[in-house]
Amino acid sequence: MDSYLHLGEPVDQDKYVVCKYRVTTDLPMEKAAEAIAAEQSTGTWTGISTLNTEIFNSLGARVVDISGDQIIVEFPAEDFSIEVGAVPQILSVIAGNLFGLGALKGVRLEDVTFPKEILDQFKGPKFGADGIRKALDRPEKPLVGTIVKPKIGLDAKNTAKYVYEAGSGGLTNSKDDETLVDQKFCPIEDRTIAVAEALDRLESEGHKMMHAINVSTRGDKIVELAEKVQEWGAREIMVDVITCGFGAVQAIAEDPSIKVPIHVHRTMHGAFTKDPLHGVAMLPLTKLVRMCGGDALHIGTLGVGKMSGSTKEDSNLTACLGSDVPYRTVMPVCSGGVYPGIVEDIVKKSGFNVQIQAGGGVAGHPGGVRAGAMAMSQAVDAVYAGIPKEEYAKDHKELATALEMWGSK
Ligand code: RUB
Repeated sequence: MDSYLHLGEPVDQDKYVVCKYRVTTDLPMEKAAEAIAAEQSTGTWTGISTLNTEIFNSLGARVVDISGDQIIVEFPAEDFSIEVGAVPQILSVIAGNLFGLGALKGVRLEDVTFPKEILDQFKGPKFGADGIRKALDRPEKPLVGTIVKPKIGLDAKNTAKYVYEAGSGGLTNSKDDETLVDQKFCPIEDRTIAVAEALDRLESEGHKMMHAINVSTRGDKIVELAEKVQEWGAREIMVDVITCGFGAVQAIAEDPSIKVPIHVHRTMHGAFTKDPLHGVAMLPLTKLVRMCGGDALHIGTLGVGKMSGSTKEDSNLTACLGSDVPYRTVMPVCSGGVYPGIVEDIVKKSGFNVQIQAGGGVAGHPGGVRAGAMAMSQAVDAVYAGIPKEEYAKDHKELATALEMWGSK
C-alpha cells in the first residue's frame, strides 16, 4: 500500500475536507502526520489484510503539507456521511481518535474547510446577523446587551425587572446565562412569560429588545422546549452548543415551527480550545455553528475581556461574517468580563457588526442595572460616533461612573 504522504500536491478544496493541525511529538513529523491520516481514515496501528488498494486510494486521507509543527491533511468528501449535515460523523473524522494517539504529545485542530457538496448539506442561519438587526430596528450600530446576573438566583419577576431596566437603559439584547434553564427558583415558563411582558412594555414605550431564553436540555426534548418558549413569547432562544451538541442547534434552526433567532453560547469550550497545543480551536467550531444555523455566537472578546483569548479570535469574527460560505452571516457576540471602559477597544477590533454584552459590567454599576445599561449604551454610542469615551463621559454621568469604577483595562 502507498503512503498517506502526498507532500507538495495541491490542496484540493473542491473534493476534500481540508484540516490544519498543530502537532507536538517526538516522532519525525512525517510519521506523526501519517499516524493521524491513517487513524482518521483507512488505517490503524498495524497493516490490515482487509484494506485493499481501491479503498485506500478512494478513501485514504492525504497529508499534503508539513511546515514546522503544522500539517495539512485532506479527507476525501466520500469519507463523510451522505446523511444531510451529520456533524457527529464529521467531528469523528476530523476531530476524533487522533487526540488520544499515545505517540503524540499534543494535536490541535486549528482550521477546517469543507467542499461545496458538504456545505450544501447545511442550511446556515435562518435569520443571521441581518435578521437580528432587522427585528431590533438597528441597522448599523453595534448591538449592546447584558447577561442577567446573578447567573442563577433571580425569580421570574426579578429577571423580568432586570430585563426591563436594561432595556430602558438602552440595551438591545439580554439573555439567560448558561446555567439557567428550568430551575425551581425560576421556572422557564414563568420566566419566559414575565420577560415577554417586559419586552412588550419596552416596545410600547418605543424600544425594541430581544432576550434569549436558554432551552439547553436533553436531545429528545430540546425542539419541543424551544417551541414551548416561543409560544410563551420568547423572541430569541439560547442553546449551549457544546453541552447540547451541534445537532441541537441544527434541529431547532431547521424546524419550520421555530420563527425566532438562536443565540449560541459555548460554555465548556475552554476544555478544548484553551490549550494552544492540544484540542480544537474555536475557528472550526464557529464554522460548524454557522453551518448548523446559529444566528448569534460567542466568539470571545478579541483579547480584551475576562475569559482567556487572543487576537487570533479575529478569525472567529471572519468565520461569522465572511462571504466564503453560502449562508447568512452570524452575529458575533463579544462577552465575558466586558465593561464600558473596554467597549471602545473591542469595537476598534471588531468593527460595528458585533453584539457586545456585559453581565457584571451592567449589574455591578453602583447606580443599578438601568444606570449600568446606560453606561454600556453610552460607551457604544461614543465609539460609534467616533468620540473618545473620556470625552463622551464628560456629559454622560453613567459612563463617567463606570470609567471611574472599572477603568479602561
Ligand atoms: C458573562 C459570562 C458569559 C461569558 C462566557 O458574564 O459569564 O457566560 O460570556 O464567555 P460577565 P465566552 O459579563 O459578568 O463576565 O463567551 O467567552 O464563552
